[in-house]
Amino acid sequence: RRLYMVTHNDRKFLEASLILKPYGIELQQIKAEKLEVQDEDVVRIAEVAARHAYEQFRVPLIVDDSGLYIDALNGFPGPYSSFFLEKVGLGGVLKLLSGVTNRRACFRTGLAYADEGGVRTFAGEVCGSIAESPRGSGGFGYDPLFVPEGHSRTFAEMGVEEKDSMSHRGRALRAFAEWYLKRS
Ligand code: ITT
Repeated sequence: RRLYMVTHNDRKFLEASLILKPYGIELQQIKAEKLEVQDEDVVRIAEVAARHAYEQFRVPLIVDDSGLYIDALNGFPGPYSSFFLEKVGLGGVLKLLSGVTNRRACFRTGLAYADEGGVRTFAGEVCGSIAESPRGSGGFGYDPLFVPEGHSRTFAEMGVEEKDSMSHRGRALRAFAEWYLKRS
C-alpha cells in the first residue's frame, strides 16, 4: 500500500521515510503547502492539516507538525517554530536564553493520518536542553542547539538513525506504524 507525506521539508521527509522503512511502509512525498491553523497544540494542527490535505489529494496520507517548546519561554516558539527560526535564527534563540539557567526544552510532533475513513492522530515527544552554542552539521532546524536528555551531543552531531531512534518524530511515527500495520 502506498502512503504519502505532505511536506515541503525534505529533511523531515527523509527522516520519516527511514523511520517507516523497517515496517515495510514506503513513503512518497507530496511537496505541497499544508494548511496551518493557529493552535498551541501540534497534534491539533496536524489533524486539521491532514483532513484538509485528504480533501485535496484523496490518497492516504500523513502530516507531521512539529515544534520546539522552551520552558524558560513558556513553551515558545512551539507551533511557531518554523516562522521564529526563519526570522531570528539560532542566534536569536541563544540571545533570548542568555543568562538563563533553566535551558530545558522539548520537541513535540503531532502526526496525523488521513484516509477515506477519517483522521487518526499520534504524538511524540523528546525532552532535553538548549546548548550554549550551535554544534554539528546534521539534521535541520533547531538540531544544532538541542541536546536530548541523557546525552551530551546535539541532534545535529548525531547520525540520522541515532536521532530517529529517540526523536519526537521517531516516537510519533513508530506509534503510527504499529497502529497502521495492525489495522485490517
Ligand atoms: P512542512 O510544514 O512543510 O512539513 P516545516 O519545516 O514548516 O515543513 P513544521 O511546520 O512542522 O515543518 O515546522 C516545524 C519547524 O520546527 C521546522 O521548520 C524546524 O525549524 C523545527 N523542527 C521540527 N522538527 C525538527 C527537528 O526534528 N529538528 C529540528 N528542528 C525541527
